[in-house]
Amino acid sequence: MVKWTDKERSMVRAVWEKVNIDEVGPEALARVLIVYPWTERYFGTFGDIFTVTAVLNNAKVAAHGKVVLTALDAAVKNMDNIPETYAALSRLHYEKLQVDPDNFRLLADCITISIACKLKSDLDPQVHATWHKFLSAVVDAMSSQYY
Ligand code: HNI
Repeated sequence: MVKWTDKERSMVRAVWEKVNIDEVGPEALARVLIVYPWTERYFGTFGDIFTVTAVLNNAKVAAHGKVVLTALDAAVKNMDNIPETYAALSRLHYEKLQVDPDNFRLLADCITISIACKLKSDLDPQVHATWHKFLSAVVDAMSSQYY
């Protein structure tokens, strides 16, 4: 189980309070699809996501980005039990969606980059390190039900 100091908890909360889910969610998911185009294969029902312009203008990508970011709220609120929080979601991604778990880290990195673009110097190296520790716990939890 990941341990958190009080300082780390407040840093994670402080970052999260500054995140606009409606902006960062769509941007981060679009970034994954553009930077790592093989991730398109999981979104066969999303229509045209085959060019940069198409990804950036796709309403389903935007909506799903918000869904994914909204799911992070549960981890912020349950920092002491992130694996349990994501157990069902991990099983869904393994059994039904069959998402290669390597992609979780790629998405996590894109989320951090999108947040960094907004927060600029507020995401200083120390805050970044703690935020990274938090998202790594999410990535591990999302991978926890893969066998
Ligand atoms: Ni993910 C559905 C959360 C990473 C592909 N995903 C969801 C849902 C949530 C979610 C919440 C909605 C579940 C439901 O309907 O019950 N996804 C997360 C989180 C992460 C993540 C928290 C990692 C931090 N998902 C990924 C990655 C991919 C991915 C990296 C592929 C590259 N997810 C999907 C797909 C769906 C999905 C595909 C179904 C979408 C749909 O609407 O059909």
